[in-house]
Amino acid sequence: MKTEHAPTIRRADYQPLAWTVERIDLHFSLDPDATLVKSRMVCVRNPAAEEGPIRLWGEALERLSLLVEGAGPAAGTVREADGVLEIDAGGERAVVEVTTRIDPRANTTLSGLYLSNGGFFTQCEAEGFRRITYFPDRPDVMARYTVTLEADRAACPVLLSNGNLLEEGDLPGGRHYARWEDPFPKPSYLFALVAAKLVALERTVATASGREVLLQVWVEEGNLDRSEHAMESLIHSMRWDEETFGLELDLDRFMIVAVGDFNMGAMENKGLNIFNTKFVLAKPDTATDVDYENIESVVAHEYFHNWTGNRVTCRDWFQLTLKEGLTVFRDQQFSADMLARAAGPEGAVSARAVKRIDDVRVLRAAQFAEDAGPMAHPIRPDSYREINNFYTATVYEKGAEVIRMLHTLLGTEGFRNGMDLYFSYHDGQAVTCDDFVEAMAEANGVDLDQFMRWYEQAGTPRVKASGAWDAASGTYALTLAQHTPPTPGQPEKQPLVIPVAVGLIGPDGRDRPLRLEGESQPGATTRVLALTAAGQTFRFVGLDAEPVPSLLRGFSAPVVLELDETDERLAFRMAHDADPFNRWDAAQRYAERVILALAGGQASAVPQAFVAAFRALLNDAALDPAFRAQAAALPAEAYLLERMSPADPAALRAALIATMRTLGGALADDWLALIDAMRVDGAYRYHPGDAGRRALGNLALRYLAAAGDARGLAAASTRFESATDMTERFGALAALVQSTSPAREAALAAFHERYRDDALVLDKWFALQAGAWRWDDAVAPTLERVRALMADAAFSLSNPNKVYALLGTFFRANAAEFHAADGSGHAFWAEQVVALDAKNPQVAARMARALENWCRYAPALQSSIRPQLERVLAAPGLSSDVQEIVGKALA
Ligand code: 0A1
Ligand code: ZN
Repeated sequence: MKTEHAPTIRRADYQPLAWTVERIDLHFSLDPDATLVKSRMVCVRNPAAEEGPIRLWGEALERLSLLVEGAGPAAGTVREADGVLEIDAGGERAVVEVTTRIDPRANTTLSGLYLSNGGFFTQCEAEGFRRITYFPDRPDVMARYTVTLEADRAACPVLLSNGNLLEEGDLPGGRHYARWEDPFPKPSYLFALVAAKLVALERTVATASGREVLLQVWVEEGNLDRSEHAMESLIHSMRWDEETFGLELDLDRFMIVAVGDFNMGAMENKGLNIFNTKFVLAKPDTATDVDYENIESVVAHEYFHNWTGNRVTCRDWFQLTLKEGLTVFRDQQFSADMLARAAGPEGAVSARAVKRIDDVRVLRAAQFAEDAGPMAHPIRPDSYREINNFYTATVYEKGAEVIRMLHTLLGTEGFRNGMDLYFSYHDGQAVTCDDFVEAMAEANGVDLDQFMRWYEQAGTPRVKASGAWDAASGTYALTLAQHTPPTPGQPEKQPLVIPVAVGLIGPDGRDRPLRLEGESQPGATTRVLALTAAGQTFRFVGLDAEPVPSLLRGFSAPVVLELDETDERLAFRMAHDADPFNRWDAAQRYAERVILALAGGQASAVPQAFVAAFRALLNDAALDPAFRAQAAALPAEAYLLERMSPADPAALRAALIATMRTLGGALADDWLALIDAMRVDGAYRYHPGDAGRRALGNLALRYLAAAGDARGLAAASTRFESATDMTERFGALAALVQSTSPAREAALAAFHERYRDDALVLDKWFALQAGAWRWDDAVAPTLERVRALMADAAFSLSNPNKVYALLGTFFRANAAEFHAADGSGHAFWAEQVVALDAKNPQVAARMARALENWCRYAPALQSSIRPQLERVLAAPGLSSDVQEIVGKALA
């Protein structure tokens, strides 16, 4: 168990260890209840550190023996306190041998060595290795590993670890062994082993330099027909990293293993990536287009970590965004390139915008909310109690935005030069975010000191824009002012470097070439202005008429843009903005305004002008379907709640229902026509073009069903029954469930019957019901349904995917039902967080975060939430994970 009162760890306190480990030989005798782990470490004194003992971390271990230099340590030279074993040693090198016994079956945390469906799997990031053996379990200790695995051959015919297989063979008693060696030094968080009954899809491919490498995707026997897409994604990722960054796979073998019990999405262990099945397995009958897309991007993400994370790793966990922000940026660019390639030269710009919109939706819904609450932290945090709580949208998604801004400011070539220099300086090292930014600065001969504030300051900056038109001189003066609101521990903020991509649209709807005062020639129609002061004015000259500004094109910085625009202007930009991202954003802003006015009681109906603008965009056949589907989807509920003060989930839900019904009803003929026009014929294939058509078709069903349109509901029922792929089948089911249709229950039951043995598909079924809105008062509260589903044979509190699907969706994606006025949802939340915490603190902490922004809610809800937060905090034996979250919420 973790100590109940975990101390706060501070970035400023970083100290190198007195002793590190050069090599480690591990021997595992695998047994579900009593696994023996023998470790032999060659420890070396760290010349860069002060004198001190060898320090080894351990958690939930039974220590059977300890030898130093082949003998029992002398009396008084070994101490163990607070999970750290200290050994006094002399000289420059010392060999430490330690044997521990661990119990994988009892390990429900899914951190360290655990069982899943009879097989053995590990998860060591961030601090799971110390649950396997005593070790200086920090990323700045990079050692060479050899690993011997020994297990029952029948139960675990496949034995895998990092690197290359040295030998394998039989042992007496039905057991067998395999020995692996990883040629690259690595931190312990990248160690992995798998011992299970699995089969592999294999490919041999040549790298750019002509080396043959073996690629394997390991899955359970019945799933081989679902592993092809992951393999193709891996091959695409390899090619992309070679072409884009000149980075090649450095191993002879690269393995992906799928496991059904996993806390996160996937893990980049060196040469042995371990994945949640959700991000590996796909076939048309069970996976949607979105699943296919996610698999491609997660496979890419983990593969890209091999360079950004593994070859160059983090000095300490505060630097997490060094590998995560950069790797998310890389996977986003990869996905955009893949989409653009599939769309061809004509559709590339729009395809990239669609990807950008997806990423910004996530950022706005999850990260902006995080930045506005008690967990707000800079992308490089200053302190934590439990590092597992800091795998956040801020570190990942905002971190990626910070890297993207560097890319924007330095250009593709400048960024590449910076990456090359970074690897030339730091390959094989554990470094800091400063090292990365310094390499970028040096390679480009620029000063990025002020830019570093993005690593230091939390909170979402506000950029207020205003324009002044001077007709006499044809000058448009654009004034930008920045302000970052206070966040916990950071009352004052300094101005940041904010790249603001700007376009000016003429009254004819066309972009004007931009000429700033003092320039002799007009230039491009989109320019990136660097806002570096608290306020700055940029004068554009030589204009023929007053322009409409289009700001923050492509979402050039992770900020909230405040600009007073009339409804007419928003409609104008919805129709004419040459930047597709901003065209979408104009539609979102307009929708937000309409919905929040309804929710706040300032309006009683959706204005006709909005319906007309929405319709025009929806029916613009020059726009590709994927883009139209994005433009016609309303802003995320979580984002809107964030924009409401105080947040009132019930009023917001009523407004969303009214908006969906109005748009569904008023545009019923348009939606019906779209259902036909978007039909995709032929056998399913995953292709972004087809996916866009299916997305728009499914959205049409959603709006029609919301409006209770009989033709739409009939179309959804027919499609549900005749669909030949999951995207269509599930799209139709979702439309029925999000409606008052009497067909919904029968459809849910039929779906369950068809997929009763398919864990991943059942996750969709759970999530759909947990996220269901109440379209009429006759329907029982969603909480009742959630409780009933917890009793379903397929549900388990021990499986993170099930918890995320059912409880996670209810807590995080169904605000109106979760925050029911009677407080039942809040009491249920406390009950479940406490129950989960006893099994898996990481999962419990993620669920606990659903209430962290409770202070933003209306007073009646706050009085219902507070006692539940207090109840959780008072629960005996609460993990430091949940304590940190709930403690900060109550602080
Ligand atoms: N590094 C992985 C994600 C990951 C993080 C933490 C984990 O356990 C606490 C597990 C996986 C990634 O970025 O994909
Ligand atoms: Zn990652």
